[in-house]
Amino acid sequence: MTTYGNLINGEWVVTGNTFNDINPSDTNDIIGTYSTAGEAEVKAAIDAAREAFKTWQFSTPQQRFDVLDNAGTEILARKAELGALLSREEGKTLPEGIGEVTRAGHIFKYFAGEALRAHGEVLDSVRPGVKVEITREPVGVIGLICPWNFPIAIPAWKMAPAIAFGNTVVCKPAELTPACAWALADILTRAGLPKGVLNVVFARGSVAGPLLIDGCDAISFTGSVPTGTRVRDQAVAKGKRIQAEMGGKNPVIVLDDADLNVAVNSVLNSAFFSSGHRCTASSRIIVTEGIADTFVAKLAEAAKAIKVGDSRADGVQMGPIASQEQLKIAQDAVAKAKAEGAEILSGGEDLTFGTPGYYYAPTLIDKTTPAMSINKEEVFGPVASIIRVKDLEEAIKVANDTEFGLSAGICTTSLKSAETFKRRSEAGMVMVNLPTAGVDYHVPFGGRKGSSYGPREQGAYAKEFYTIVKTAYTSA
Ligand code: UN1
Repeated sequence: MTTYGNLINGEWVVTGNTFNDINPSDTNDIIGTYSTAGEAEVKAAIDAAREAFKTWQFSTPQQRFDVLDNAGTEILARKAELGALLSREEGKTLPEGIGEVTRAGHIFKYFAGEALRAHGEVLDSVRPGVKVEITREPVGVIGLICPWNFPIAIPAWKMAPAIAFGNTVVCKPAELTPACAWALADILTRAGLPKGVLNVVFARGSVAGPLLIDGCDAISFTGSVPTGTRVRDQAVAKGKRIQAEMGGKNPVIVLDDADLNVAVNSVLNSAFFSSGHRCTASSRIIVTEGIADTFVAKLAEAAKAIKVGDSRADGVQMGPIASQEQLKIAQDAVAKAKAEGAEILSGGEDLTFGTPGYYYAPTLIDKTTPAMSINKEEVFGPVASIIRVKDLEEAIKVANDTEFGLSAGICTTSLKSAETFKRRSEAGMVMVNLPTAGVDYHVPFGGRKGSSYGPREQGAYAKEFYTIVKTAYTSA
């Protein structure tokens, strides 16, 4: 059986240690065996990226455009195959997997264009005869620490801008989802990238994290709050540039004047699709009294009707939970909510199908208060709770009463209420009559408070992290 290697300085490097990539829909299905990178390989990857930076930083925008455009073309051409691989290893449904691969392809195309659009500014100095130029230069070697829940889109939206602006990369994919990262690395080796510009190491976080923070010039992290906070603090202590995208406890407000179908569909999508494995998922559903009973009954009925099953099977709307560990977090959170007096309206139980997998029912919990742990701690699974409130004022207060601030939604037909919420929400992204999850790839992504740290990712704003500004004065 093939052992997939680590990409270091343009070579596939295999070590003595391996780990298996397992299908969460059927744990008997081993997708592939991957070579574990140790300290020596992570260091070699950083050295290779450092060496490659010497020339790559002076590459032409055309060179960088071509590489990213080629990668985007291959990803889009192979979206059905790569989408199936993603669905098999992460557990999101096949349409969701193909959708994510398509997004990754579009991200590469977008940043191909950004390589050409890296313009600066020219100003007259306040002194006579002096010209001032403001330009952006690459930062250096960027360490990317990626999560398992978007195993191709997140590496794509970190790698593509890093490369577009002339940086070199060491990427550490999540241990749960190596196959998509390996496929992406393989595609980039064929896209015309010089050796050492992109390195991918399948190392444990505890091994790679400190080495990357030490050896790279900047770190882009997406993952859990505890790990992200640790990485952030260590990076800041060493004076490194750091961007961290962490958790959410995203609220969605449903007002009395909401369109019932719009509200049910938005909440259903953002709470349960992709098995709730999105940092942008809605987990606190804040409903005003006049619509509460009707809305909650309809939502519970819709949650019960979601077809759960093998992620790649026809018509399945929600796949399994991605891992045993993640399943236990959902089970424990629901048990704790029950113990604190909440009422389970739908789900709250494991499901079984023909294959051993981590299946859990979409779970809706009623009669919760903002103080309960279910409304404080991120579950990162298909679990959402209902909080009933009096009016918009109380709804906004409850929505903002959290240590997180990634995404927040409101369902209303009142322009005034929508505008009030957009302005007063303490989240980085605000959605009106739309799911809190499922964002565009060409606009900034990020949150406030405990959810995010550092500059935004994606779109034109990505350059704030991946470039460093130079101010040049010339007297001719
Ligand atoms: C989305 O909702 O489309 O890890 C993207 C996450 C986020 C990405 C969400 N960084 O879930």
